[in-house]
Amino acid sequence: MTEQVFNQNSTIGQILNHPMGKDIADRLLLKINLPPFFMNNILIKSLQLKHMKLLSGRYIDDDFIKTICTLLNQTKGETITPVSEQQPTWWKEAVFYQIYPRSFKDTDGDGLGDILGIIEKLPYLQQLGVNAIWLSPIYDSPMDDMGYDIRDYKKIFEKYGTMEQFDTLLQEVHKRGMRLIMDLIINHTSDEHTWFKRALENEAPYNDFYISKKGNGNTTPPNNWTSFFSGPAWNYNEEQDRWYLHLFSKKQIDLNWENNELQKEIYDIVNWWLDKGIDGFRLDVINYISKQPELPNGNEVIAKLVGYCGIEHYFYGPRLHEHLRKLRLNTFETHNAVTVGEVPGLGVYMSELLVHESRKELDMIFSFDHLDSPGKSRLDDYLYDLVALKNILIKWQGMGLGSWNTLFFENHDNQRMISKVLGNTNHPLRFPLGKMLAVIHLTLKGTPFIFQGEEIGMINCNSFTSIDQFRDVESLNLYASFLQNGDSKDEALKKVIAGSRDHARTPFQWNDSENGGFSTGTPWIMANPDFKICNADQQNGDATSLLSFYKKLIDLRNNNTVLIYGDFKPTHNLRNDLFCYYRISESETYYIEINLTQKHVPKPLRLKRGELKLVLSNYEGNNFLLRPFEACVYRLNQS
Ligand code: TEU
Repeated sequence: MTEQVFNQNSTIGQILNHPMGKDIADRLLLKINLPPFFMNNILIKSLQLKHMKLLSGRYIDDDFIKTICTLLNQTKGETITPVSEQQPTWWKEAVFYQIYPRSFKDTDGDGLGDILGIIEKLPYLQQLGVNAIWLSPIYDSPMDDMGYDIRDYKKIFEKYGTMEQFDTLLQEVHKRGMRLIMDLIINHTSDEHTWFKRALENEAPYNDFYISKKGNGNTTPPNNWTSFFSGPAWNYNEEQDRWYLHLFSKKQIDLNWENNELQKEIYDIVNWWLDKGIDGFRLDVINYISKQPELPNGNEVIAKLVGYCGIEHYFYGPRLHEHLRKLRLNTFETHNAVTVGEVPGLGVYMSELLVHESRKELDMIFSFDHLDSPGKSRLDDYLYDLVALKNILIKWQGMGLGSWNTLFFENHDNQRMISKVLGNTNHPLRFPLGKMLAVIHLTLKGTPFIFQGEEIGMINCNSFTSIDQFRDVESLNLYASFLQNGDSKDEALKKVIAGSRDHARTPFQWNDSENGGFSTGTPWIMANPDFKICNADQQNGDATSLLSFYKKLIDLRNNNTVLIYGDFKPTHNLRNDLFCYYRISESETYYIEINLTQKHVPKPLRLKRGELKLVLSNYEGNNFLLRPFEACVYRLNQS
């Protein structure tokens, strides 16, 4: 079957019929907060793209249409071979735990978490019941972006410890029957990496290891792309009269994946770590590694929609699949290593093209659709809409057989989920909500990733009162850009507090002693005073705590494959106040019933409530109405 080539004469209906087109439409609707059915309108579907220019006035122009068609035409020949069943694997059955080492446990009093601290706390993780760890970067780094700016891939950052201590950590993890994956950042390196230093000396092949353009002496960057950390995405090197691309901080220089020598160097690094026995990697912004070769200007309309200019030219680049297939063939495949790709901006179809087992690229991905409510971005000050979450999760649960997704609400880049919904205070519904989120997290299909502190209900830090308390390069650059745009110091600080990644990076709250038991020194970032009322020690001994609830849920999942491989079937979808679904296998069925609101609401009509056996709930006793955030896990009695 000849695949359709898209151009401005293509209709919206033709675009929506293409899974990639559906993905693109979904992203646009999410960004402008229009309901999915908006595109189902027969009139809209019959419109040709070129007509959209007339209808939208200054918005949709030729460049916008060319961008959409380029993305669609790029998937030509990329196919998925259907499978008839889900292959069981350890990483589909595992519950992962993300450790942000800098904030986990400090054993030498220098105020930074370290490897010995992680070793010390392995028993805690084992008691929690998690079976795998994702370790955020511990490589040597100037720490401009807290380790996501690597200076030496084969060296441990000295304040975190030594390679010998890492080897001990890995042994101790494996001794406990757990696994460990590392963070792999191969879209960019630090500007202090030896490759970049040699590039600046024009030494081959390093002088082609990074994305750069001749400056021709002029002062304007090669294109209008902007950095995720404010300002233009280009550094100018006077001596060489060259511009270097940095999608992130000025000290994180984008690698040129068109260069085969670079690819081989990356393969060597990956195999070096796999030969040490690690179990896989989380791949940082891995969908950004292939850029449109001409590095064209970003479309201003798309830039306004997504908040960054140029992203359409690298979030799903022309050689992404080719690079990933070669990377896997030369590294992961021979070590049977698991990979989870962080893929900001990709939709369900694009993600299936990355993770379906017939594709031989990645194993699973972190999708971002659910991290903000429709029409909102992380930097907006708003309360999160759980009904929108439900619809997005139902969409992602639709990933086909042979594909696999992750389940996460938090990580080191996003605010604490309880605070997104209830605000930064110690809200009376903090723990019922935490338990409700845990039920979703551990009973949907996909591999759960718990971020450190999520299991005890850590919240955003309500004690940030000065920009001097922030550490994240993104927050500090944003503050400067807000001031530059005319905001007062208070206005700029308020905006930074709303979306700062530092909310996720305050030290783990172990107990109610100084600094929450994280460090006997001065922590690198302030400890959230919340540790006095919310900490692991206090919850460990309390059977009604969120921590105990997580343990019960993880145990339930670890011992019931229906919660891992069972089919997902939503029910009562029209009840916007509820999220109800089945998990179904040949031998058993679970029914999960959740109140998404802070109100008491009527239970959904179920003819045979008698057939339900309550297994776990975040409330004691039965109640005629569903209580605020009430979440119940039932097993159906087999008749
Ligand atoms: O994050 C990249 C990413 O897409 C989001 O974190 C988001 O773009 C970013 O927070 C800016 O808005 C990964 C890492 O998780 C993050 O910690 C790093 O800062 C970034 O890549 C660069 O390596």
